Amino acid sequence: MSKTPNPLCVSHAEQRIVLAAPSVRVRGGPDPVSLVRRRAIIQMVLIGVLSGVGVALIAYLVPWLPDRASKEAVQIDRVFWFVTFICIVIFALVAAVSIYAGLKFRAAPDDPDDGAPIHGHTGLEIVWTAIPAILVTAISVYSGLVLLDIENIAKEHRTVEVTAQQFAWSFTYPDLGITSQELVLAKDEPVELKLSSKDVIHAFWVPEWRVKQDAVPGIETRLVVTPTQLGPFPVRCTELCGLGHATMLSRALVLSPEDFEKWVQKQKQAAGGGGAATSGKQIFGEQGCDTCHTLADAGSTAQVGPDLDKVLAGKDANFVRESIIDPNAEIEEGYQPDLMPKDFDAKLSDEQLDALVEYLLEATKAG
Ligand code: HEC
Ligand SMILES: [Cu+2]
Repeated sequence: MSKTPNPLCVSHAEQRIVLAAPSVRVRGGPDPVSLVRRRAIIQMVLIGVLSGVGVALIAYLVPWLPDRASKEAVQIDRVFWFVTFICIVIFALVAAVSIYAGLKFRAAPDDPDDGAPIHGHTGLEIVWTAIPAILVTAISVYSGLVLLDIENIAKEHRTVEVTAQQFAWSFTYPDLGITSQELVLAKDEPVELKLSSKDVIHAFWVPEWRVKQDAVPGIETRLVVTPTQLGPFPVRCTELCGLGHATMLSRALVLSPEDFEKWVQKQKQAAGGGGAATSGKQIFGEQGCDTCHTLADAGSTAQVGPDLDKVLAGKDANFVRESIIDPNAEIEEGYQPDLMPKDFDAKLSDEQLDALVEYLLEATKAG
């Protein structure tokens, strides 16, 4: 069966030739080849600029990132923008060529032919190897410089030891003799966090500060941050560390230097001048029970574990004690085993455990 020539196709073929041919000046008239070429380039540039501006607006106007609440966040966001800018330029280039090609060289519905086979173009291959190599190197050098600058902490700084364990954080201030379930810091004061883990790999992350670091059992890792905004910020674990991973939340509270000083004094008093807390209610807060359990008397409303006001009503001291030191012995219906930490037996002295059990019995009797 003979094929009727398709006028559209012919014009496609011509266009291909026109684009590929070296410009030949036709004597005595305007140069049609370079005219077509120039029009094609102008159209592609237009498409490229439009797509580039479009994605740039999406990148800029949509609030993709949380607040910038630390000195480091400003530097890290600069790296983000640097990389985003490169991405926008490349996107615009690719969009220009592919949209133009899609519109101009689309095959007619009845044209079953493949495009002309093209093989190898050394110049093009050199260009598309060299440009990405340069870009990737630039990104890594810039990020490396920012990281070096961030990690270079001022001599005068606070050190806080961060301990991660399934599924809670604790923060120790070695120079103040304070241990807290929340990370409390003074605004504009550089801090070095020394991270360690008691069990598996966890990772410390406060999105508003941008910085993030793993807590690995057996080694000490470090993280430097200078909070520049007041407020409570969420502390998250960003390493899937077990069943309770999603509940491994704490709070980073940034206070003015005066309020921080007040907090320190209060903590020292509460700790009875360095000794371990002996009031059951204090232990309940200090050990992080309140991050998982609801207990009206302690003002906690967490729902990771059972509501203690409900489940402990009418229970005896033995049950409560067993539940704390051996949480897996009996699992409350509807709850997962291995969520509640199993090391309270080791962490609490007998005296503290007695006080805690007594407190829980007292607090839940009325309800
Ligand atoms: C990481 C979250 C978490 C923390 C921290 C935690 N618990 Fe639990 N707790 C649970 C979960 C989940 C259960 C239910 C499963 C079970 O029985 O082990 C539970 C069960 C209990 C029970 C038994 C309730 C019942 O009816 O069986 C008691 C009592 C209890 N917790 C007290 C405490 C005390 C006191 C502390 C602090 C010293 C504490 N928990 C810390 C998550 C937690
Ligand atoms: Cu974790």
